[in-house]
Amino acid sequence: MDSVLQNDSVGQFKKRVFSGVQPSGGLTLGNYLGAIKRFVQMQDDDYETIYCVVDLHAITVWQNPKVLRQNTRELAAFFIASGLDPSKSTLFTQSAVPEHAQLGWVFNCVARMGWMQRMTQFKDKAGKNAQNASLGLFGYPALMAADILAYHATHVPVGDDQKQHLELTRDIAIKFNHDYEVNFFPVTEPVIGGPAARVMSLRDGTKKMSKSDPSDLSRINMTDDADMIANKIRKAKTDQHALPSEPEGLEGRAEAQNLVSIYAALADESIESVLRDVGGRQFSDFKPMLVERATEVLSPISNKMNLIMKDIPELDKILDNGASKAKSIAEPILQKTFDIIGMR
Ligand code: AQP
Repeated sequence: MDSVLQNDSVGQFKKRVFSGVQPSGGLTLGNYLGAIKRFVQMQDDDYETIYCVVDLHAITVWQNPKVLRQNTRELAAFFIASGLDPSKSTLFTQSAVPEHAQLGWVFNCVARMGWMQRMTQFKDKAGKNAQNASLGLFGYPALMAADILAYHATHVPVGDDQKQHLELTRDIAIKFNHDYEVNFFPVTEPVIGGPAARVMSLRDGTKKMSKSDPSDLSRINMTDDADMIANKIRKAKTDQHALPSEPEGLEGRAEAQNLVSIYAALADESIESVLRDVGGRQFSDFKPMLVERATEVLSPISNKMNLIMKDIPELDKILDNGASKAKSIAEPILQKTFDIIGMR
């Protein structure tokens, strides 16, 4: 059993990646560039990779059951269409591995109210109506810690908006290890960075691009076709100045910064190298280049996703196999946790 428990006698943990995305519908270019594209890159590096459709997180806000089931499969299909290879990465749905919720409960008892009350995402999502938000939405970050630590994951690729939740995951691991005088849970490293760590709204460069923004023009959805992408980028807010030749010239120009960052992430280039090519050009020249890049990247993914969605039994088989693999890692870790905390 100890070999799957990761922590050897000197407290070193094997390099293991975990991350998840909610099947709350309408995946955006932000989700893809900030998270999923990087999941695929890490799969091809020297890591064991585990990726999850986090349906238990999705129900922290109301989900229509039929739509949730469809969104869950579409998101799994989207992962595969983006390059995630089920023979290299473990891919599964969170609710199929009950250890997440069980360890989540333990972490509810480790996390402090004061820590949870500082979470800005709860404040943003609950808004003015916090009294009416679900208890699950408030406790979400403790379940997220369980998602990660049930696998003793050492690295978590996420967008910049998840930074605070990952700090909480580290605090939970440290407090658990300290309280029970063990070196059992790793102190996970967030993997955040690159030009698309925070993709911003096309209508307001100071706001995150998000599935739940009321304006569809604020985001590129991964299922948008070439015409929709062209229309949204044409209407994207900009300023009247030409593009600079160096990154310093983007300071104070949130919308220009955003469009150049999106281009750089889509083209796998640095912002410096993009600006070397486009510095001095007007947005009227740059926007069509961005449309072309975005279409080039998104079209093959959505075509492949549609194909995968034609064979639901095969997709379900992939998810079932993934859940068995995930459970074989999480179950002994949960049992050891129960043992440490004194469950008989
Ligand atoms: N705009 C973004 N830029 C970079 N990364 C992003 N992510 C989300 N938006 C951006 C990253 O995508 C991963 C999955 O996110 P999630 O499904 O957990 O939901 P979220 O962070 O709540 O995403 P949304 O689109 O903003 O949904 P709503 O509108 O419901 O709040 C995470 O790694 C996240 O960082």
